[in-house]
Amino acid sequence: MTTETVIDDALAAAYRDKGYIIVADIYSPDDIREMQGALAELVEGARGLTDHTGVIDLEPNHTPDRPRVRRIKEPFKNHPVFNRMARHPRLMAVLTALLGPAFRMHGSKINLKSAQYGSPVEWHQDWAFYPHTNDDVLAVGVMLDDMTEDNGPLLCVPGSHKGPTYDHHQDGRFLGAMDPDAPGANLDTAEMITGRAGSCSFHHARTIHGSARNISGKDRTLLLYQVTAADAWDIRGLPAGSTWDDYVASFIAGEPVLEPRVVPTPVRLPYPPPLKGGSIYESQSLAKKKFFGAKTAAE
Ligand SMILES: O=C(O)CCC(=O)C(=O)O
Repeated sequence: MTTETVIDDALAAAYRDKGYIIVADIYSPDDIREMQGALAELVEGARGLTDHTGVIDLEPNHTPDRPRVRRIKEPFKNHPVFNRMARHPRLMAVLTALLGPAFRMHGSKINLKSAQYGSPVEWHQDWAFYPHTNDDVLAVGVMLDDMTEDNGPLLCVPGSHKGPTYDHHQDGRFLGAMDPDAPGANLDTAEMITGRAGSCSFHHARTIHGSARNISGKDRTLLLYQVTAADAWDIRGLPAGSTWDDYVASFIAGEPVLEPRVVPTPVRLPYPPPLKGGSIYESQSLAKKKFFGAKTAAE
């Protein structure tokens, strides 16, 4: 484990206060090039596809001969580069400062949000998807491209991680999106998370966040690592179909803890499951109220 100090006490305190921070230059330009190369290999798998797979989620305007990928699922498990980059000493140093000495990868994904058509993500709290026994749970957003004001940056609502967990259901089923008019959500106070490629955002699992469609001419690729303290257990248990060995392999620092730390938080469960599953984009596509707008003509 590294002893390098990457964030100072003030930045760690800002994370606890606001529910998110940005840390510049966690990854070097060489690291970013390596991850872009690994991503290109994964995206190549979309050529010829007519439907989503367990690894690739397609944009609505994808065609087999003009592949358009919206998301790569579980890059930590599906490509060695993304597994290794999760253990980068500078990232580990920040995670240690925010979560303590032992933590694991709960899940990972890459949202491609390509220039001109990359899909929006409606407002939500990750906590509504995967509540744990305590809320030392966060998502790292690794900027594989510059994330700017105009290419659909992540938007986070300050202080929302200390508030309620909002209802993410519609007509009695989990939708994966909140009502954008929910009282007290203060979406108008949301801040843009921007930075150059190699920078990372860290947002608490209870922080309200979302992002608009990318209508700019620049791609906005964001790799998300969902990381939990070792003693925070997903209250749904081990993921369906996974084994104890899979659980052990998900640790990037320290060892599994069989006595979960239990801290009361506002918890809701993502059941019954969404009518459309596979990714947040699919489940949210059924939302009757969309904050980030309807589909474009291209879709
Ligand atoms: O890619 C984004 O802007 C939002 C990511 C997110 O919140 C998610 O995929 O759950």
